[in-house]
Amino acid sequence: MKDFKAKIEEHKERFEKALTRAIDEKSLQEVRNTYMSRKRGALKLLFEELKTLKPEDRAEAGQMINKLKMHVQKKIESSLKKLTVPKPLARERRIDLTLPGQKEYWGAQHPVSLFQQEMENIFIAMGFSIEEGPEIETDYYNFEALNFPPYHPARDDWDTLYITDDLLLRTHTSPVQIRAMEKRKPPIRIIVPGKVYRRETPDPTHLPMFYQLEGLVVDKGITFAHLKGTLEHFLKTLFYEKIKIRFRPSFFPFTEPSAEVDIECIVCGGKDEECRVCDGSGWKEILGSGMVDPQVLKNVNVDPEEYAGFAFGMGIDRTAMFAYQIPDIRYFYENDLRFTRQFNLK
Ligand code: FA5
Repeated sequence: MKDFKAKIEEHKERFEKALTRAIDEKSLQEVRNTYMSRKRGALKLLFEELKTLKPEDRAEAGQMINKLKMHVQKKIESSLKKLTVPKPLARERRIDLTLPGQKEYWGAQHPVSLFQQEMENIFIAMGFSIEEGPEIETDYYNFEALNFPPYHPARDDWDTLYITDDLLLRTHTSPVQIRAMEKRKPPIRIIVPGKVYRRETPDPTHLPMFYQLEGLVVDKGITFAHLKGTLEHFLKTLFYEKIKIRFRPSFFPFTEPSAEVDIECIVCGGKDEECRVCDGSGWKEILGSGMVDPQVLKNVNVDPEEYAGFAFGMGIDRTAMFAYQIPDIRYFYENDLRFTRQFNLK
């Protein structure tokens, strides 16, 4: 029995030494096998040796082997657990300082908004103030008060999107002329930037939703010369001093006389017969204008004998495409960041 006790102690010491040498999972499994293997493990052999002991010693010897077995099991398990503790410099968490940095993009204003502000600033410098109006309008403000009688063929020029018989998406910013004149008496000098809607098929110069900037001046002694001078100053400031501008007689039910204003085609300079923007004419219309029709003044109780006015309405996106020399107005709304980012270079 004494010898058996010594043998157990010897096994324990050898196990401790083997354990300190086992530094990875593989070597720990080897130590475990040496002691626990069901075929030829040290513990199995010790259990077999029990038969050779005196019967009265076997119980105590069995307890000693079980104690050693528990000790071996516990120690190996805790050593295995220690191996799975986080590796301090895992490969994926290492920082490679030679890689290019990750650039964060900040939101920015849309090119059409930037251009709208540029237009507004020129008018503000001339003493205009900014006015707004609803995008859903009544037939009265969009048409009737502006001298379009019901069923008048002039309505056909504005491909209208109706919501009900009386409500529609405004086709131009001109209804705000009426709203402004109803609210206050002349002198009036306002601009009205905003969205308008028409049932149109998109093409390089047309959109079904686009922006207009309306202008209205009503005062004593206003003439066509004021209209011409204001628009010329505006266009020369917006584009360049020597830009070619053309006033072309036209018709609008709410202005008399009326004129459309064209600028030289900045995209082709009038040199490309197949230009998709000006169709080879060298000119592109950017606004409609005229002297406020006396009947419109009467509709809002302003005396046309005492007051006169001029008005104009221009496409913001249409004008922006010329200023930026963009050959297709649709690029503004395709949300291609390669396009829109070019306008925010600050
Ligand atoms: C009007 O809308 C009138 N209300 C303008 C006006 C105001 C005349 C005040 C007289 C007095 P017109 O339909 O021509 O007119 O449109 C004015 C401008 O809006 C055009 O010159 C053009 O620059 C722009 N525009 C018109 N249709 C489109 C479209 N589908 N897509 C983009 N821009 C357009």
